[in-house]
Amino acid sequence: MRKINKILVANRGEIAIRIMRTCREMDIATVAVFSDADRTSMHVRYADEAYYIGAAPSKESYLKAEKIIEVALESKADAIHPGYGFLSENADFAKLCKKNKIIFIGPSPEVIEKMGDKIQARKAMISAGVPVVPGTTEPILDEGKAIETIREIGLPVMIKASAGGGGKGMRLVKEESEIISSVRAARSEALSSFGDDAVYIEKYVSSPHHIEFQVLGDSHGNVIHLFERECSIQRRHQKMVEETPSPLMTPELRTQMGKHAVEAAKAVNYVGAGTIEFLVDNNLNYYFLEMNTRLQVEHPITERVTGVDLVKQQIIVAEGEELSWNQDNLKQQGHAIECRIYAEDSDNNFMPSPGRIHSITQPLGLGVRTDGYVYEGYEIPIHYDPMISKLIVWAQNRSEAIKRMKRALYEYKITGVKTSLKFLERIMDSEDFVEGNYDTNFIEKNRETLITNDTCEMECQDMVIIATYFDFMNRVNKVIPTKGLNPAKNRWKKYTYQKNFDRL
Ligand code: MV4
Repeated sequence: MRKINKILVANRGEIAIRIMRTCREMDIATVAVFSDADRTSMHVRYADEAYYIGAAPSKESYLKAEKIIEVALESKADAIHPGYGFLSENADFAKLCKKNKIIFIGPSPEVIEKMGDKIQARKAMISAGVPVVPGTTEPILDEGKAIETIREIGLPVMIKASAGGGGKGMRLVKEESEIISSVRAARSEALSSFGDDAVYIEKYVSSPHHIEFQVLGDSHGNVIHLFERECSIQRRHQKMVEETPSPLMTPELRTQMGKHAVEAAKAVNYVGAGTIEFLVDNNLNYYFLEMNTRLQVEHPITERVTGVDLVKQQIIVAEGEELSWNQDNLKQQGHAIECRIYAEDSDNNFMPSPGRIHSITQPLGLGVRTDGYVYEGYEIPIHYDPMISKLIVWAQNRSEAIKRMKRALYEYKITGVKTSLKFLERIMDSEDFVEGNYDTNFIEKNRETLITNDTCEMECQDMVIIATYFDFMNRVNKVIPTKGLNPAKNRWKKYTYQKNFDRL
């Protein structure tokens, strides 16, 4: 047992603030670290103390393990919370914390390492009795032998890098003639991307659902699951919308998958918050895919339906305490949806759109939560993730939650940079989404309705002036004159306003 009085948050943006909010509620002091690009960032303002750690590129700041340890020692922080991304799944960093007697808020270095190695993870899951995708459990070293192996598994298959994950270093093989060249290419890609050429083979699951289970473990051997999150709405392995419960789920399937998620975590003596990712096919067969050994971006929807503060539980178990919850007192209440708001041009190949936030009005009201970090006048750096905010809504059931999300998206106004807000509104309007009839092909399948191509009639510069002038009106009425700035001479047209204003 070791009480944590001060936490260094080795991250930035919305997640750094999210973590510090819980610290404040727990009377734990907070230390921020920041790069050149983050001198004016919100997480720096929020923290009790803040330390400069280097230049804007992540490699020179947020990934500098030694520098962050040095700050933790200097500021006398008891623990480091790594958030997600950056050093969160870096076993060497977790080791370095240990060596310096700083608590790493996350699982042990050994568990991070094991789960980071997808071949080892598959083996661990097989021995724990958790279903995995049919495939290999040893690295493919001989391309010739791969043909035989794949004949046994049956085409199509996926070749994946053992050190990869999240879609990096994957290859789909449909025909026998492609096997040798694909394995060779996958291995060299794995070597250059991860410094490890180990690859494995899995049977290809077509049009799967991506459903993950949140788990929590403590150092007393307790492991619980906090139900599922449906994360199938993604583009290029970037999630856009998550919800819980999953529309695909049945109570029986939930119980079964939940049991397997707990067994998966127990098999590695998991301590902390983690996620068991499953692929679920159209016949509701499910397979372990990988385990994430960190807090995830989409954790708030789980918090909303269970009432559990996941960051608080992470901190408690890092102190050596028991979890405050057990499986029997956890309930999945109502329905939660999260939309990720990216600074991007969703209609133009999702191009990142960094720049200065000219204005921002965030939704409020019943059942709405926003986890963000940008403010008016803030310049979004080009160096980091383009996600600027997460919008989470809760309602008693799915259809009410969709209506609430649409209301919240209606209220959300950001000018100065392009955002995915309109794209998200179109998702909420799409028939397939409303019916809960979607899988990982959703965005590709609904391309036509989700992406629009009409061009902006007005110069963006003019629009900024108009937007400023009619700021109040925009927020209240969503009307703007068609031309010029004189309302007396012009008719107020909602459509024209929307069409042009969206282009800002
Ligand atoms: C698969 C698959 C089909 N079959 N594995 C993509 C991210 C990485 N975590 C694993 N991924 C996939 N693995 C087998 N054997 C399809 C995907 C996949 C996917 C998975 C989850 C969410 C979105 C996806 C989009 C494309 C492919």
